[in-house]
Amino acid sequence: MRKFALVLAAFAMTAAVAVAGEITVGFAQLGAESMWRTANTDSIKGEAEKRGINLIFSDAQQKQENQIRSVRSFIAQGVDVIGLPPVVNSGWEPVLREAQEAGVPVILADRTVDTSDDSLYISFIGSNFIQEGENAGNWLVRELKGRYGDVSGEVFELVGTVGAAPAIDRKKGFENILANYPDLKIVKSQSGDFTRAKGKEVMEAYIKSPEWTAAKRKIIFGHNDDMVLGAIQALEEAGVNPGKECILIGVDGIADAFEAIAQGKMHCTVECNPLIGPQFYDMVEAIVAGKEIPKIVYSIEGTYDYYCAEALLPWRRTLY
Ligand code: GYE
Repeated sequence: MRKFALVLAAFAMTAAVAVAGEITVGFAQLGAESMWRTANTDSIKGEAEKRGINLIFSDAQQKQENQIRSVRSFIAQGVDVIGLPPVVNSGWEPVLREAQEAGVPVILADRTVDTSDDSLYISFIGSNFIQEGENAGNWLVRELKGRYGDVSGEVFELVGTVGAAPAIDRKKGFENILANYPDLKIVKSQSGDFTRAKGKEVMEAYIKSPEWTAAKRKIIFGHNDDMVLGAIQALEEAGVNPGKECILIGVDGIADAFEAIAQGKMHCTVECNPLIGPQFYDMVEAIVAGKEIPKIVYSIEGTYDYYCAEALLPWRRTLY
């Protein structure tokens, strides 16, 4: 058994390095926590196949130590480029330095790291998470003005993974907008780890809190759609009509969110594009060809609400 595994490992390594002219990429995916992530994985895998790029893919199950182990193994296998969506934004300097010393370029795909030395990675491809938080805040302000003629309410926030760039920055962006409206306040804020199951759990606790009972205009802002969809389940199970008694905003733009909006159970989703495979491999090919690489490449994103979700749902289902 052990011998068999060793043979397999040796074969995988040969396949990774020996084909002349072929580009090998190691991608240390962070997990499979959301529909966004599943779409992102499909995009990274599908585009590699399309281009004949040799992809070594691993899934860290949302654990930083697993991601670090994968990066080390990619360095040892001598891949051309490493793709890394860091699960949290701190603690990366040692392993990024190892990659740099071994001459293996790292592209931060989707999430950023917190480091003062930005020579440790080649580039970041992904979203402007602060902008996404601001998009959510701006939509909410417009909605409140339109519905009630004033901007006030109590926000119950479902935070993403603690220490993850999209959680930190979406909160920051949202709060940037709220800062202008003293009567619009975050009254509860807890992590649901970007999953539907935890989003539901946190919402169940919120419903039992005194802040919930006291709230006049109940607003739920989730750092991703999956947590909001979990919250909708919790609300319905508690006999609360989500669409009528609350305002619910998510981020990502997954088709299930479009569907919930079309059904009148959710109100808005801010797009975060997971389909970055083509941009990612354009950059990989440019690196291998020795071209100059921009330090940041942002994806272009929109905001979708109940005016358009129903009409756009069939199109969205073809995407993610
Ligand atoms: O919004 C969330 C996922 O890093 C941008 O991770 C990504 C986020 C995305 O779990 O659904």
